[in-house]
Amino acid sequence: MTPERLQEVREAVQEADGVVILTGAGVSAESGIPTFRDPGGVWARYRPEDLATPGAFSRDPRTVWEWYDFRRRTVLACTPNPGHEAIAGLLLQRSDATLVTQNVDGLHQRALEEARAREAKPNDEPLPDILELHGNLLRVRCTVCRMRADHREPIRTEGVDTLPRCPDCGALLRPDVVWFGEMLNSATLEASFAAAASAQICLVVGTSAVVHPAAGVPVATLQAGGDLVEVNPTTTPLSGRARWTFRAPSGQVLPEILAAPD
Ligand code: BV8
Ligand code: ZN
Repeated sequence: MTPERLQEVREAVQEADGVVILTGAGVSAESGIPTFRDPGGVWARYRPEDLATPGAFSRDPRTVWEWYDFRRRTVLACTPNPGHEAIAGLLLQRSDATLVTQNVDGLHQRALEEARAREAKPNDEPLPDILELHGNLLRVRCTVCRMRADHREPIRTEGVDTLPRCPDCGALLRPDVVWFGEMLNSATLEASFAAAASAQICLVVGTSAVVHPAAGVPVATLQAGGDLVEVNPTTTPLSGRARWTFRAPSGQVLPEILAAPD
């Protein structure tokens, strides 16, 4: 990460007409949240098929809720890191910047709210939308009706009968995340691909780029003639298509390349 390369990317981002950022679990690693596929990552102890699928939930909702409750408590005990903060600063600075995240930990939202609160002049404009491709751990939704709500309280997982129930229809509630084999929200997905296709630069940060359709978002930027910047200590299937790569943690790189123009 030479100073020249950093400056080159800083200028490219500042001059770009449209910037999209796709993040994965790696952007939250420095906040203490285990990733999915790194050695010791959260999947290392579990197989995705066992827990993050509709079949697992219908077979054993108690165990699935136990795992999600553990992840929710982990996330609530963590705080955004300088990588989240750098992205939040860019989103507040530029209306042509879009964040698409695979993460369900809500740390980008918290970083955005904290950045807004720190702004010198009071600003009551709505916060920029974050496109959460895979949902959010801190929301629940009903398995039967359309009820959906923020939910941060601990989940009582002693038995199936203590699991959370829908206040409207009494059915089991589930985490409001997208499981393997489930469709993503089509409006969120369309907005993500549209933003990528109209961006000159896509920053791909902290993702192993193996989960689809999320991993296709940066390809939309390439197909429209744009460039990729990859920020990841290890290589991914997208590395060979990146014009710039930074083999370093996002908490170090993002503040450098996204800092406000001098
Ligand atoms: C669907 C929510 C279709 C739940 C998640 C074969 C080929 C292609 C696709 C498939 C296939 N077989 C099956 C599929 C489809 C499947 C899929 O992609 N499977 C993969 C595994 C092959 N996709 C789906 O099922 C999707 N749905 O396709 O539906 C359909 C069609 C018709 C009808 C019905 C359905 C749904 C996918 C969503 C699954 N849900 N999460 C939960 O979290 O509990 S995915 C899960 O993986 C997380 O969301 C996570 O974000 C995501 C991706 O992982 P990453 O974020 O990339 O994390 P990972 O650990 O892998 O990588 C971390 C990276 O960070 C590493 O590269 C590391 O080097 C780096 N890093 C570490 N430290 C740092 C760092 N980087 C920077 N700084 C650091 N400090
Ligand atoms: Zn209901």
